[in-house]
Amino acid sequence: MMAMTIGGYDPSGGAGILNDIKTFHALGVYGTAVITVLTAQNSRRVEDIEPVSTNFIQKQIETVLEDIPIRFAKTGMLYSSENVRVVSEKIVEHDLNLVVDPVMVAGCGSLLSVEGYTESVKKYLLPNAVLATPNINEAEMLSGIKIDCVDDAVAAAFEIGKICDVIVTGGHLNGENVFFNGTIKIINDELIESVNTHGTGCSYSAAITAGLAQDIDLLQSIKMAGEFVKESVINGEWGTLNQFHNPISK
Ligand code: PXL
Repeated sequence: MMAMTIGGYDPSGGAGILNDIKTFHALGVYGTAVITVLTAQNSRRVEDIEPVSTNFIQKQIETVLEDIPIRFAKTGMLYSSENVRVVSEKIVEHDLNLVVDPVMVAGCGSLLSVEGYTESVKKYLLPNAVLATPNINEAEMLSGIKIDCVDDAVAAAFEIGKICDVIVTGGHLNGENVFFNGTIKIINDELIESVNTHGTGCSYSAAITAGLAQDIDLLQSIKMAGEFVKESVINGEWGTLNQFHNPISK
């Protein structure tokens, strides 16, 4: 089985496409990775971002798909509206089953997207997705609804769910994930106290994609991904996530 991730490069290995590839590999899926931006970052801050040209992103996708028969993809940090539009076109052209992690802002607060990105994600990318996996902040941006409790997350999921199936991830809501695919389902993932969370969003969406690539249905893939990320946080030293956030906490 194989899958493609289209996203940014985090050289610390915690988030982005390195994390996605590790997650695919850990779950038995061969990963391919198209780079949209380079970043200079560690678990504490994003120092700089160097975008790859939209044309070159397109070339990477085309060239890989020319000889690898990929059916499943996920997107992460696409950064600009233009990238979102072109990646969406390629997804449609190649009929890929797409999981969208609508990365907008890093956990440390740094902006990972530019003006117009949110609107483009809603307009071009989500209509072509089988699932979107926004966290609370991203769900607020996509839905225009402020989320302070699970009921708010449900309202946001309804709103985003008008475009595609969605799971609003609940790391900031006591681990309660709100899944909407026509009806609402609350999926409880045990919330683990840890500072080692850099890359959990990437791992989650990559794990769902890996599940789908192995013919596991969407709900089971979501449950498996929750379990995978939990285990990664608990046992993750030298695993898929960045475990260097706070060395003195070990
Ligand atoms: O966790 C979101 C994310 C995704 N992709 C890249 C990132 C980050 C967060 O820092 O750097 C490349």
